[in-house]
Amino acid sequence: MATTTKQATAKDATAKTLADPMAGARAAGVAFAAAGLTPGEGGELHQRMAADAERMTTNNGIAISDDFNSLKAGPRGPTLLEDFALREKIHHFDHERIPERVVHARGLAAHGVFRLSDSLADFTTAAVLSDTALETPVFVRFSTVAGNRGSFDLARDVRGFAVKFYTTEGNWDIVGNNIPVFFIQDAIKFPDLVHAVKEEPDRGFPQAQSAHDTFWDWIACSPEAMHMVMWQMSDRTLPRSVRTMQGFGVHTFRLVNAEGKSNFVKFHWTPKQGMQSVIWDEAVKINGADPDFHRRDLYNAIEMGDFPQWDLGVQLFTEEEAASFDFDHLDATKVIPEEIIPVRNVGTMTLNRNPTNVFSETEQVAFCTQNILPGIDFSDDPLLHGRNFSYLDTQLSRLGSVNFTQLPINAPKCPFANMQRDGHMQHSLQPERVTYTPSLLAPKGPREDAVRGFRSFPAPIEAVKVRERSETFADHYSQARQFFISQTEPEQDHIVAALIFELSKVDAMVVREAMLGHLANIDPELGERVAAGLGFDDPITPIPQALPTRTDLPASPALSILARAVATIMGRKIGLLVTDGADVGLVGAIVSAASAAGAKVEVIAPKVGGAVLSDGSKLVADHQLAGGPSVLFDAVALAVSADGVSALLGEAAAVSWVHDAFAHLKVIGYSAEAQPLLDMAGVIPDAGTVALSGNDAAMFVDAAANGRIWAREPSVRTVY
Ligand code: HDE
Repeated sequence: MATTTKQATAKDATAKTLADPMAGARAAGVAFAAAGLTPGEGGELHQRMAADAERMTTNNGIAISDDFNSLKAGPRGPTLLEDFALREKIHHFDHERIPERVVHARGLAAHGVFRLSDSLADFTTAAVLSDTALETPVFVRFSTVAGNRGSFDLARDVRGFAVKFYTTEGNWDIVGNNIPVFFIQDAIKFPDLVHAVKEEPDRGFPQAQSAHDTFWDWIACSPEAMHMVMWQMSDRTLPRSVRTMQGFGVHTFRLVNAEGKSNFVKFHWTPKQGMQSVIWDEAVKINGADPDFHRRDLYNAIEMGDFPQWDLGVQLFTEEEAASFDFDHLDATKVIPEEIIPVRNVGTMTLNRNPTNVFSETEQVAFCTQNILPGIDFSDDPLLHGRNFSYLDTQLSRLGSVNFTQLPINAPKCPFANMQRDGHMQHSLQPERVTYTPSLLAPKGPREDAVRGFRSFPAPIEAVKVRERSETFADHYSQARQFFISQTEPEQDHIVAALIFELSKVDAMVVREAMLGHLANIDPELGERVAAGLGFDDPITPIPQALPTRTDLPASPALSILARAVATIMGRKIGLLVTDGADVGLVGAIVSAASAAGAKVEVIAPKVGGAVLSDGSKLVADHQLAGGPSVLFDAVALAVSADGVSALLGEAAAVSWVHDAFAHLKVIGYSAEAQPLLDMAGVIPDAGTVALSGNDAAMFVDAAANGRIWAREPSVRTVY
């Protein structure tokens, strides 16, 4: 009996659909739900919100009557193959994924603009670098390298920093990293490096980590990687935010001016937000607490109107200067110390808009190192040349068509025309009859432009074909040592700790021993410290070197994050732990001191609904205690009542909230009532523990702006 009623209702709805498809569809939805035909699917709720809804159709524009039930022979099936709406929906879903990038799969991106402030017209004809009146749209994708698309943001990893400039003369891509050197000198080694660092193929793990045998096996056999390894083991690979990291074009490029004169150039991006990294233990915990930490951070900053900015800097040098360097500027494992060639800042990039759709933009954007403009050219760096082949090639497997440049995110914003035709997914109607050159039939068809067109710099070449590495690429350790001695003490300690951690995950003793031999080549004390941390008691056997490590290279403070740290809390986050009964005056003072300094306060309470403060008002929380661990914040404050604290003493999440903040060297502000919790968490008073009454809130925020309390570190972690 019940079944008959349901069928009748559904039939009525179908009849209405035929007369007035939209009204019918809505009525059908309500009727279906009312009749219980879509149990648990929220059909009724769904339709309640549908007053002004757009009509749902197939991809061919045919209106859909019911998107909850497939077409069946009777309500209990079987399902009918003629249900084209079902087949289309599932078919499209089945093909939603495209191959992820072989490397740099996990990315986050934003739109923005680049403004030139200092014209380089003497050096290049490229308008984007010479016309200060232009505002050039950009799209920037940051990424981790090793992990798959679903990995976590705070892997210890190099970060990609790829910028696409949509210039008036075509797209220019600087496909860089947040580290100015690379692991290898020749492109032919890249697949091996990547195979070594990716998850081991016989077991499928570890994901997004270099701390495993195959990576260090390959490194131990590749002395050229040692400089990069020092950067990789440093805090550079644990950025607090993509907003607080530098970017580098890595390779030497050329700028060519109107007279055809060429200068060499290296590109640098320097964050106006200052540089900042997290501590390893913090990174490990952030990955659990918020695997999307970096993408959420950038997204939220842009949504709040706090637009991150980077200065674009250039290191310009002549052929003669290049010849005078004691390293080869074509070797991507070397930096040009800023003390030798200073960085000249010429413009600013501002990221001011989040992608509209992550798949269409962040995923489908196709960066290519070969995208350069008239007035910019390649150097002979062999790694760069390999890349110029690779990036075009990879787009075909990922995006599936030579027409990937027609996707909106990849298409130039200046006019473009040529005789390339057809191919998978051709979007342009291409009405022209003449699709070739030369021709008399189409006098308005695209023609070459000998004056404004791209011309390669006519660098003379006289050479013998060889498979050889230049002898000028042979010094693998001197700049590695220079990097190490340029770091502040805590930064050196972190490099040592990172090496101990990574090598402790390597089971093969032969690899561990070889790595100690390389580290001893870089700096004997570094080798000894890592050996001590590993409990390796035998003498270290240095690895034979092509050239001895130079010990006369001076420290370069520009290579350290902390030496260039900016004292600011602007754009950073303070975690404020409150309980019922917390002093309303203190809470207000913290919030206003923080906002005066440009910091954001997020409230953590035992219940996400909030806490009732001393005046009876309710402060709504951003996070429940377990969902807002202190690792997510740059500094923390506790505004708690005596009763509130008693309850927290039995709450492990509260104890570790405070303990972690202390162990991660954060500034901790606290109301007097918080003392029992601080004691339980092992907090020892120091310059970073600030007792708070209302007036001291500004003092706390000032202390927090100075960053971490490095002097505390030896008391919370073993330094080898
Ligand atoms: Fe890449 N690299 N790479 N790479 N790379 C790719 O291109 C490659 C290298 C870098 O956000 C791939 O579109 C080779 C150095 C970034 O979409 C691929 C060699 C530097 C990104 C590829 C290198 C980079 C990539 C994967 C050695 C720093 C992500 C998908 C010759 C200067 C860009 C793709 C984005 C991506 C090849 C070395 C940076 C496979 C063969 C050095 C930031 O084409």
